Amino acid sequence: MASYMEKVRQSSELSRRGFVKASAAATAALAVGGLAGCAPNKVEPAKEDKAPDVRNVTDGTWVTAACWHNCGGRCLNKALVKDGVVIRQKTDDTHEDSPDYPQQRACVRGRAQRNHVLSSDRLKYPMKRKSWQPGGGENSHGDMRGKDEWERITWDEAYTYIADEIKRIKDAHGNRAFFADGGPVSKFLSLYGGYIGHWGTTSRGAWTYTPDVVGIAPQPNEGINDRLDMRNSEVVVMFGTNPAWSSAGNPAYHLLQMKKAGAKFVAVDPFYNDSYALVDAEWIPCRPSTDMALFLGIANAMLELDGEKGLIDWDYLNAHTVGFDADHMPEGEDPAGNFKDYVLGTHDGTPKSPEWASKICGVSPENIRYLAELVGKDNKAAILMAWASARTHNADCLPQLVMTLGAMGGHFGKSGHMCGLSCHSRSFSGGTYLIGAGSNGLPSIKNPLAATESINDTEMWNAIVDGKYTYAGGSTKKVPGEPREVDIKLIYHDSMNAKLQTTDGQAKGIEAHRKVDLVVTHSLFMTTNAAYSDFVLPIESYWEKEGGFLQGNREALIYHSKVIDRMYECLSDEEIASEIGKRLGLNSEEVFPFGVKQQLFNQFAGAYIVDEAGEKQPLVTITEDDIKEWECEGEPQEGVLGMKELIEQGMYQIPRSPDDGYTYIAYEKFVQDPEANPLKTASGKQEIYCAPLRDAINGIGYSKIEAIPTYVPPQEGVEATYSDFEVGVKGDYPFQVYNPHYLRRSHTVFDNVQWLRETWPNPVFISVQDAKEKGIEEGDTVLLTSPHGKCLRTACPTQRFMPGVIGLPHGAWVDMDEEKGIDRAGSDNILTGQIQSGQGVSGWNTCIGNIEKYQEELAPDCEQPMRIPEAQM
Ligand SMILES: Nc1nc2c(c(=O)[nH]1)N[C@H]1C(S)=C(S)[C@@H](COP(=O)(O)OP(=O)(O)OC[C@H]3O[C@@H](n4cnc5c(=O)[nH]c(N)nc54)[C@H](O)[C@@H]3O)O[C@H]1N2
Ligand SMILES: Nc1nc2c(c(=O)[nH]1)N[C@H]1C(S)=C(S)[C@@H](COP(=O)(O)OP(=O)(O)OC[C@H]3O[C@@H](n4cnc5c(=O)[nH]c(N)nc54)[C@H](O)[C@@H]3O)O[C@H]1N2
Ligand SMILES: [Mo]
Repeated sequence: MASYMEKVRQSSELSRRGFVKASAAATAALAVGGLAGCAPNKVEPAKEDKAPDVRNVTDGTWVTAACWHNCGGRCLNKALVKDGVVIRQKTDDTHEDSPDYPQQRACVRGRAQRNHVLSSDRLKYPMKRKSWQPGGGENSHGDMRGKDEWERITWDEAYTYIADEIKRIKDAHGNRAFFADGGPVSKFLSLYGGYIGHWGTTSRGAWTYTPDVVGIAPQPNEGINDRLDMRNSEVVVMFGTNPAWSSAGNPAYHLLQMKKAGAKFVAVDPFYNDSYALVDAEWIPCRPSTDMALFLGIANAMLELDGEKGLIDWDYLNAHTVGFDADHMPEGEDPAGNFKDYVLGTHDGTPKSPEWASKICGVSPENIRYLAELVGKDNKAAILMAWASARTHNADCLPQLVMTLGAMGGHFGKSGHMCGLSCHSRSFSGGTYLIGAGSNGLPSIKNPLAATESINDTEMWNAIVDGKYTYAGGSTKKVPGEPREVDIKLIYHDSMNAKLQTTDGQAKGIEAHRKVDLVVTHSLFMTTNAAYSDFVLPIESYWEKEGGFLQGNREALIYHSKVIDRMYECLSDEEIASEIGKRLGLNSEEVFPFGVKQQLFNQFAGAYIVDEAGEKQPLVTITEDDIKEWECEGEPQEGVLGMKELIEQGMYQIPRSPDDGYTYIAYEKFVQDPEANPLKTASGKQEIYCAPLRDAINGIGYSKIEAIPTYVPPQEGVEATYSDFEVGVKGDYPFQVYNPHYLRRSHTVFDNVQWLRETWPNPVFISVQDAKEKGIEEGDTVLLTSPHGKCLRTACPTQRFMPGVIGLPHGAWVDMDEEKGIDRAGSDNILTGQIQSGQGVSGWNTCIGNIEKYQEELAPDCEQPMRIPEAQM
């Protein structure tokens, strides 16, 4: 089979250089405005021969191409393929665009996908780290991980080395020495006796465990009204949400429709982001990780102003909640423990007044009172936030406090009113799914160790380095924390995540990777996981797979097809896993009883669409001929569109209009009749006082909470930026550092794409005022220091960040200068630590640091060499 590059060379339309240049020109035109980074790009456009104009090539085939990353968007991406070569990309043009029935248009990253999949740093062959030898201990030369050279090996060598070492580790240390990510190889480790996995709160922070227990929806789709109803809101208060950057696809467009319908917008955030600019929101800057204090201040102001302005919906509180005041406490609890008395300071002598809150969160008392009025009961208010403010420490009660505020204003279950999450795929559009794919039908494989072993993400690197951890029962099953000894010998990265890059406490993570006997990574590129491994196994991209379903919002389902042939020696995660499984003496049919085509077919057969009466119907019509053609087992069925049609269109989207039957009002039934439609909580009501939450979280032992939401300063919160908070004397780490999710990437994905590196330079954001005080100017190299690590970036002073706060974009691939112990890439997690709190929250947005001008110049990322080891040449 001709290689992809041979096909490009043979192509009549394109020379290799022309191909790359044509694509680059197309992307440059897509660069959009907004605050990407003010440092101007120093890159000169290449002055080479003119790229061939491929815009007139029409005789290829448009194939729906996957964009499969975790950005929250699921957009329609098509690739024009001719003679096996991708000529160009386009996005959704399957129907006319309108606000009610919008196209599913791709973003800049999605449209650069071909420069990702076809990038020159794609891994081609399996590799072994040179100084690694089997046998464990010193043989593995673990200290060389991240520094060593690589050698190309055959697949057979890779499988044999890895399987033999897994057997040796099991014989010598048992299954508790395996630590794995939960992908296909982990399934075989499960059959082989099990492995220790990990659990954590990742995206959702404190919205992981708390919501169901207290009575607020854990997901945006359940918690806010449908996008068409959102146009009925009059006041939109956004406590940290940025769809323009971190909700790919249409959410920012839906936000704009609210603006066009006449709503007023107020943004409470340390950063005046592009979403706020889009709707000309008023900005009330607030410090990261302090929303608990701010919300308590607002609650206090609502009580203070209620007599005069009638802000509180007492009927709602009385009928739908428990614990607000002494008269509505759950049975058997001390009435003095109620929320209202805490807020007023009746028993502890500290009213949580706007003045009290202001000192912590940085919002002026006047603005806190202003916010209290805005969220009062007579305003048709949408109170919205993303998960970001709960990816913080000691925020376990934040969802409960958000719920309390919403309940005080009665903003549940009514048109135009809502209070809750707006983020990720379901930003600015609530409502349960109207369409979806079926299950692939593969059996689930139980990990025999899962019931008794699992390490929280905020402890896992410590656990590997120090040999102990706290067992707390996995992600939602909170059990009394129990100390355990552990001695991990294998780290296996077999799933779609970038753990060593994306987990808190990266410096400790590197230490952990250097300690064990064996590290294996499946990867498309030399990512951080791969760089610190012993074996790196190249995998196929989604463009090389048979096909698959992808979904983001509730209205559209995408089916993507194979775009190009498999590149180089790449294999799928599943094939690699089966081969290793076989060498461990396991039966791969237990994990994969049927092939990829049958798995896909099952998803077609099980795909559903909800009709306007709310009933699920089959989506896809399947004929006898389809079944024959696919060589699958199944039954014919009648649906809304045929298999071939769906494959060719690449998407089915439900047409919407304001008076259709799909409008969703969150909590509607509960609000109308709470007795007949109780919530999942112990009382069936919203629990402003929640003993089950307190008992579960305190049982773990990481930190303590009360049954009502109270403010507890986090370990590395704003207070820790002072040596004396009361007096106001700043300490060694005088800034709060947090991580906006950034346009260049979807987390770590796309960080290596040169077009995107040119478009979004990945600076560090700092307020103009702080920059002036520190003598830092735009484009200066700066050194960021935290108690856990150091990194370099180029400074972008901006009026859009509040003083005292530094914004370090999330997801850059660490690039350690080993001598200096400084990361050059601006890796966010090199600054964070392994810190435990509450329900085991990864509190990335709670971090302190310092920033100083640094004398050496830092070349722009797009001029840094790509990571291509010689063994891949
Ligand atoms: N400091 C800090 N850390 C954070 C955050 C933060 O805000 N600040 N945010 C957190 C959040 S919200 C999240 S969700 C996490 C995300 O953390 P991750 O899920 O770890 O991040 P991704 O970059 O999405 O990782 C996807 C990885 O899978 C690889 N990949 C792609 N396709 C395949 C495939 O088919 N097979 C295999 N095996 N691999 C594949 C990609 O190359 C990439 O390395 O990060 C968290 N970490
Ligand atoms: N381009 C891009 N898009 C992404 C991702 C990505 O990496 N890149 N990641 C995806 C994933 S998995 C997730 S979970 C989502 C995350 O998306 P979000 O949870 O929305 O996270 P951010 O985009 O970091 O922050 C949203 C807003 O909250 C503000 N904020 C941060 N901390 C606080 C705080 O403590 N209080 C207040 N009031 N505001 C705060 C930020 O300044 C920002 O304006 O994004 C998804 N979309
Ligand atoms: Mo996330």
